Amino acid sequence: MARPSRVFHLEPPQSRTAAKPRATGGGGKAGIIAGFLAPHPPHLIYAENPANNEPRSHGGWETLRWGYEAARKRLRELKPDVIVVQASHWITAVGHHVNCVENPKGVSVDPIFPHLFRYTFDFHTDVELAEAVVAEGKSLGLTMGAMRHPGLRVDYGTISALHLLNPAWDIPVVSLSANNNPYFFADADMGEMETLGEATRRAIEGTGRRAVIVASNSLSHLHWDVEPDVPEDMAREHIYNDHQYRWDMKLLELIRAGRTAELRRFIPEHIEATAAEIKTGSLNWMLAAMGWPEVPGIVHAYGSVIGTGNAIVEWNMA
Ligand code: 2X7
Ligand code: FE2
Repeated sequence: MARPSRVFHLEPPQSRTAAKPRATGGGGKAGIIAGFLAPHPPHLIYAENPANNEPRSHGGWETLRWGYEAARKRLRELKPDVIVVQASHWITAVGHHVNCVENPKGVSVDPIFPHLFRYTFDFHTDVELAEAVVAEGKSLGLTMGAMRHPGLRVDYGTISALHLLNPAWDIPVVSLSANNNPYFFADADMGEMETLGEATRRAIEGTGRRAVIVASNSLSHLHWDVEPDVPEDMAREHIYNDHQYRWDMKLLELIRAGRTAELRRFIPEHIEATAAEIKTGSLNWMLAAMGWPEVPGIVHAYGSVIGTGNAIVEWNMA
């Protein structure tokens, strides 16, 4: 019988088991207390050299990593009960799935960058909230799935975003899949993702949680297809071209000005112009869940990773 690949199939070390996190109990009213746009390039984890990731680097992409330091600090101040994340690399062909496994564990390997990202994960799900999202989604007419397979390897997008925001992994998680087939249709309809946002908000309020919600996406998404000999060679890192940069800046200007209604109309144009990864609907999901708030987004950082545009943004609902 063929042996499984040593590159992609790894067993997690048996000794590690995450302590079950308690709700951090920041007090205050239930609901969504903040939203973050939190891109997930695996390069940022590789550059940070955390103990859970196998490959080693000399660093790199510091401006984005320093932006994540600011976002981490904010997250600790907010003291949420749960982090709810929607990332673009857990693609489900039928329906929106919610991870309902109590203690997901394993090794997440990026299929494109297995030499940069081989991350041992072990975290806890807020199962009650996860199941509530499934139920609320169904009640709004969405096709929903409760994912209960304990062996599912959590995708690198979800793991990267969660590590970058909370490397201690001491806050429970709810993780949602991406089901709008964005990679096939450039003009993917965001309506379903916005309904999923509404379902997420209802579930959070119904279960009495104080939640931070996270849309994990890059902005402009054209990228290099040749890697330097040293992947973290910053002499080779810059935005793909001026056109991509300008469109990202137009989007960030609307965000920084809190012109959210305009932003909603602008997102499809931005996607069309830049092949933006937000075509997977994370940003629309998150802003819909927060009711498209007319408040300025705080941009903690903007920078490129293999040419793609990435912004770390916070919307504080307090
Ligand atoms: O998934 C990604 C991404 N969104 C951007 C840049 C590099 C790699 O992976
Ligand atoms: Fe991505």
